[in-house]
Amino acid sequence: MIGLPIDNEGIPATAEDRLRLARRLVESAEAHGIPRESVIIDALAMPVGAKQEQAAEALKAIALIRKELGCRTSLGISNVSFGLPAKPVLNSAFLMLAVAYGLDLAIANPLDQALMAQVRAARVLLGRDVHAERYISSSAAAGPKTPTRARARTVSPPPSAPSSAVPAPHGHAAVENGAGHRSLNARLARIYDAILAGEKALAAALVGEALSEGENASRILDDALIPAIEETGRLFASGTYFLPELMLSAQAMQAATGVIRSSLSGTGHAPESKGTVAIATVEGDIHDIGKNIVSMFLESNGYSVVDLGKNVKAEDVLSGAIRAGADVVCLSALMTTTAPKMQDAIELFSQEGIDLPIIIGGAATSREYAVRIGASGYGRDAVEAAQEVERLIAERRSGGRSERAGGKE
Ligand code: B12
Repeated sequence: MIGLPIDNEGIPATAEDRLRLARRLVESAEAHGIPRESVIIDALAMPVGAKQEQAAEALKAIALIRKELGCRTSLGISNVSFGLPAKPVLNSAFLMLAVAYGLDLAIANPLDQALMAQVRAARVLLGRDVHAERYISSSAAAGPKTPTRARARTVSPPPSAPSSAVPAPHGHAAVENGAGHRSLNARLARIYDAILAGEKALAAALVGEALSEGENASRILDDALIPAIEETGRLFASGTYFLPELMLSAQAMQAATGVIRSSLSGTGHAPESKGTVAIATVEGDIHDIGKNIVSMFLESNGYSVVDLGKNVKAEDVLSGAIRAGADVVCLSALMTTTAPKMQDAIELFSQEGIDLPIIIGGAATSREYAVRIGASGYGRDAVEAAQEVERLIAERRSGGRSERAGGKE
C-alpha cells in the first residue's frame, strides 16, 4: 500500500508535517490489519524551480519517516526538475541524495541507463551492494568469469555430501575447468573453484572434507589452493577480476589454509622443537597468505614459529625476534615497493650487532635479490623455506658462520 501524506490543506510544507500525516496513515492501515512493513509512504517531491527549499524537506521526510515509523518510502523523482533545463542532471542528483537519505523506491525511468548506473554506484558507496557484486557484474568491463560464483555453487556438491557423491575418485578422472585450471581430480577441482569464486565457507568445508577423506595437505595446497589464488591474481591483472573479488578469494584462501593448519596441529608431531623461527611480512605489505603457509609448513616440520604478523616494521622484527629467542628470521614481501624493507631489516640487524640469519621469500623476491641485499637465505616456496631454515640452524649449531643466500647454488 502506498500512502501520500496529504490532507485537506494539501501538501504539507515541512518534513515534520509529512511525518505527522504519515503516522496517521500507518495507524489507520494497521487498524485495518495492514502491517506497517507493507506500507510505503511517498515523501512528496515538489518542483525545486518553484519552491527551492522543498527538495530538502522531501529528503528530510524520507529520513524521518523511516526512523520514526519504520516503514519504507517512495519518491517521484522527476517532479523535482519540472520547469528547469537539463532535467536529467537534477533528477539524478536528487535521486542520489534521496538514496543516501534512505529512499527505498524511486518512481523513475528504469530504461535510463545513466540513471541506473548511478543508482548501482550509489549502492556500492552506501555499502548496500555487498562486495560490489551487482555493480561489477553489470559493468561493461566485467567479462565472463571462470568460474562464476554461481557456477562454483552448482558445480560442487554440498560439502556435507557423502563421499560417494564425489564423481571422480582421488587421483583419477581429471576435470578441466577452463582457463588456468590444471587437470585435477574432482575433489581438488572443487576446492580450486571455491577459492576462485571467493566462497569462504565452501572452501573451508571442502578442504576439511578432503583431509578427513585422506587427501594429502601438501597436495591440497600445491595443486588446488595456491594455483587458484595465483589464477585470481592473473584474472585481477587482466581486468577480469576486481578488487572485491580478489579479496573474497583471499579470504577463502585464508579460511582453507586455516583448516589445514588446525588439522596439522591436531596430529601431534615431534614433542621437541627443532628450533625457533620468527616470521613476518615486511612493513607496508599486508599480503600474508604465503607467510602463513610457510609458517604452517615450518610448524609441521617441527619448528616453533613465532608469527610477528604482517606490515611489520624492521625495528619490530628485530625486537620480536629477540623476544622470541629466534634461531632464524623469515621475511616475506609480495610487492616490488615493499621488498626493499627486507634490506632495511638486514641492515638494522647488522647495525645493532644481532647476528641472526635472515631468510627472504615471497613473489617480489628472488635468489639474486637475496644475494644482492645480503640475506642469509632464500626460498621459492614453503618447502625451500624449510630447507633453508634447516641449513641455517645446522650451521649455527655447528658454530659455523651462516653462508649468504647464494651459497646454496
Ligand atoms: C591475494 C592477493 C591480495 C590480497 C592479500 C590477502 C592476504 N591476506 O594476503 C589482497 C586483495 C588484500 C591484496 C591487496 C593488494 N594487492 Co595483492 N595480490 C594478491 C595475489 C593475487 C596473490 C598473492 C598470494 O597470496 N599468492 C599465493 C601465495 C601462497 O604465494 P606467495 O605469497 O608468493 O608465497 C609463496 C612463496 O612466495 C613463498 N614465500 C612467501 N613468503 C615467504 C617467506 C620466506 C622467508 C620464504 C622462504 C618463502 C616465502 O612460499 C609461499 C608458498 O609457496 C597477488 C598476485 C600473485 N600472483 O602473486 C597480488 C599482488 C601481490 N598484489 C598486488 C597489489 C598491487 C596489491 C594492492 C596494492 C592492490 C591495491 N591497489 O589495493 C594491495 C596491497 C596492499 C598492501 N599494502 O599490501 C600486486 C603487487 C605488484 C607488485 N609487483 O608490486 C600483485 C602481484 C597483483 C598484480 N599483478 O598487480 N592482494
